[in-house]
Amino acid sequence: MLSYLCEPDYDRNPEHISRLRPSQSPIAISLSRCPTWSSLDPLKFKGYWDSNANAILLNNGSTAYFTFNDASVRPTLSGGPLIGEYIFEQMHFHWSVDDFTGCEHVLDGHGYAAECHFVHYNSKYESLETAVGHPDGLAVVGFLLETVDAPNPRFDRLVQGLEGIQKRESVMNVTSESLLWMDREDLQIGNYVTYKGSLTTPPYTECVTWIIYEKPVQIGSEQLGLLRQLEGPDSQPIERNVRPTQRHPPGHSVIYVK
Ligand code: BO1
Ligand code: ZN
Repeated sequence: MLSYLCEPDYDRNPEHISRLRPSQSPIAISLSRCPTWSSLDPLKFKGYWDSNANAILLNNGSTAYFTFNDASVRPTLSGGPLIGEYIFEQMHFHWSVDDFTGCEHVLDGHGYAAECHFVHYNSKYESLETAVGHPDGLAVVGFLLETVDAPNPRFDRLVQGLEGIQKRESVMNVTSESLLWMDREDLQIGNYVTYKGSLTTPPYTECVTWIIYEKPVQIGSEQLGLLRQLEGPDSQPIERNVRPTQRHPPGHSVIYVK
């Protein structure tokens, strides 16, 4: 079971978070039982949706995968629980057959239709592959996706890409504007939970500082439906690409940043 730390004020810093014990990911989190920290630096997102850069959206047979074409276009993430700068590598989605079991992380027992991961690696390592071998190697920002009746206009750019990658191994040219939907008022401030965890697919390495926003992004049911229709290896729709929640190891903790 999760042990909930009550740390004194002077410990509210990234150095402390970097020393937390890792767990396997994803996990179920009870927000009211997390220590709440409000004095962390803001999270700084640089050059994501406003870089005007070309990117691709790929159906790789297990997810829809977004990455910039030009290796010199590298949005960066810093601040919050992070020490140093993390370089954006790729963004991808997890989903399932219904609107409640498509998320990987579960906050206060709440299931959602999908979860989106922005994968970054520590700029002190040469590449994502190298960074995976280190406990401070990756930072993954997760957004929970909730379905509503009305489509989200800010999600349309990405939807145009999704419409073109229904077949396995198909690729669409998109731009940084496909990320417009991630911009929101509370992006730099919170409210998010952060903990030390792992990749949620093989090799499940414990190399990730997770940052999961509490408030879901709302997208239309039809927009979400485009993910569920993506073809997997057997030419059937990819029904489910979610890892079940994992047990918290003894002494593991999650910080709620407000
Ligand atoms: S996730 O964000 O925890 N779902 C996640 C899971 C697996 C990876 C990344 C994020 N895996 C990495 C592999 C690398 C590979 C890279 C491709 O994906 O460990 O070897 O190059 O982006
Ligand atoms: Zn993921």
